[in-house]
Amino acid sequence: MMRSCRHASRRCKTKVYLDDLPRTSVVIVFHNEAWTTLLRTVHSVIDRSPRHLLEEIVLVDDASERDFLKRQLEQYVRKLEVPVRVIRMEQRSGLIRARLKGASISTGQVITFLDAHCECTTGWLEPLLARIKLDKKTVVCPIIDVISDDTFEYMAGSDMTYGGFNWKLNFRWYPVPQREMDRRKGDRTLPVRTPTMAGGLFSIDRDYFQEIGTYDAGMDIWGGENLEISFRIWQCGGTLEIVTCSHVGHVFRKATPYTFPGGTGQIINKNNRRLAEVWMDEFKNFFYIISPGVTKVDYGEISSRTSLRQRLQCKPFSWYLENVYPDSQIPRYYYSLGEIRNVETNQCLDNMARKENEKVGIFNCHGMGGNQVFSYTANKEIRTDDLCLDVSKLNGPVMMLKCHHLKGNQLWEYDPVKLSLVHVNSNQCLDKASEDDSQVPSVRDCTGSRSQQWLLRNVTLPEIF
Ligand code: LR7
Ligand code: MN
Repeated sequence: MMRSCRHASRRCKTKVYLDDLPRTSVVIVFHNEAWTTLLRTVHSVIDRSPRHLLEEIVLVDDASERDFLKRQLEQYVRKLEVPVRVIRMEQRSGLIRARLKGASISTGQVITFLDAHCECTTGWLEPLLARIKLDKKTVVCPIIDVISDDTFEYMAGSDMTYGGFNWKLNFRWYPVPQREMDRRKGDRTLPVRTPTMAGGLFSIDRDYFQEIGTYDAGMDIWGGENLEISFRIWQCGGTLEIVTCSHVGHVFRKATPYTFPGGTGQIINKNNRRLAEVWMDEFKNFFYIISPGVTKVDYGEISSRTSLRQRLQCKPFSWYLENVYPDSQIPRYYYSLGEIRNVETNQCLDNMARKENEKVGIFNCHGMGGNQVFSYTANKEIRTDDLCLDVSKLNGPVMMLKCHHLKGNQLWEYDPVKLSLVHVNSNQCLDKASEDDSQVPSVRDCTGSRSQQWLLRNVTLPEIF
């Protein structure tokens, strides 16, 4: 199971790091974690970190309900050769406030957060600390290797994906774009600038963590904090990187071993609203319009976070989209965000809750956003979230594929006078549903008929909510 090196790149092994790197505290929060995975995390930190770089390990118990995580755990860690402190939240607080507590009592110059079911690999720590020594405003993540929750098989993570997010504000991995390969002159051992972090595994300078406002303590249990800190780092003058020479494994679980008091959806929506309201400016509309109902969720008081943003003179979200994440799923510039309605039939394009690689649908317009929200972007894509309308054959079908930003089969020319949507590669027009399938639109030779006319409506939020 444990091999000494799993680095994708052999050249990482030949890198030399200074001895006088800043020391780190490792903060691990947990709620009802299994004994073996928690201890595997602790032992791998101790075994695979140079002793002089490891200040301590801080375990924060977020009010677990398992006996073995109480006295038994304290007695076990007392015997370890590195100081391991166990502290308890008085009540279930969620991972965000638990991490804040752990950070506040830790003492290392760097704080490294890990989930409670990780395995650090040999050499994981030095490349992270070296980046922070170079620039304390750099926040660094390892490549996250995948540990199977069925078999505990260990699989190397890719250095060719980086962190992004979709309109629903879910964290997602997307391919590292060419501009980032070019910036590094093709050297894959150099850190990748990533728009977002997954959230669980990263190192940050203690003073810088304070300076940029730690976490939003108004966020509960789970979710949203990873994008929040990512946007904040970038918009407020820092840098977020994936250090490709550092690998840490993480057990990806199909189900959580814990509850979300108050309901999973409520909590995540609340956290995401705080994130959107504070950091995303007008682009929060992409989130709201695709998630009808979310604006009914109360997000509490955010004035301390908005004043933080002012105090730090953080840049607008449009700057982030333009400079950090030009390949974002939320377009920086767009012509419309709303329904796309057929003039003859009065029906609307609808993703029918279908997924990637399926046909886009067409359905009676409901004006409620959600599945009928499309954006015609300045890049001339028709997209719904991270999927783009794509045609690869004459006469269709019109598929929804991951947007690739390469124009090609995803390039559409809208004529606001003729109201036509021309698929450029095939030089055919988007048309109403064909006779043989009333559920999906077609592409046909352009005739100018009313069935090939489309209204791109810019829905404003008060119309929906
Ligand atoms: O109420 C809670 N209290 C806790 O202490 C809920 C959770 N936790 C602990 C939990 O025991 C664990 O150690 O918090 C840690 C993270 O919870 P997970 O492991 O259930 O989260 P996850 O791995 O499913 O989710 C990812 O997104 C989260 C959003 O809030 C956090 O940022 C997680 O740290 C993050 N995990 C990773 O980034 C690992 C790689 C996953 C990917 C991609
Ligand atoms: Mn996890």
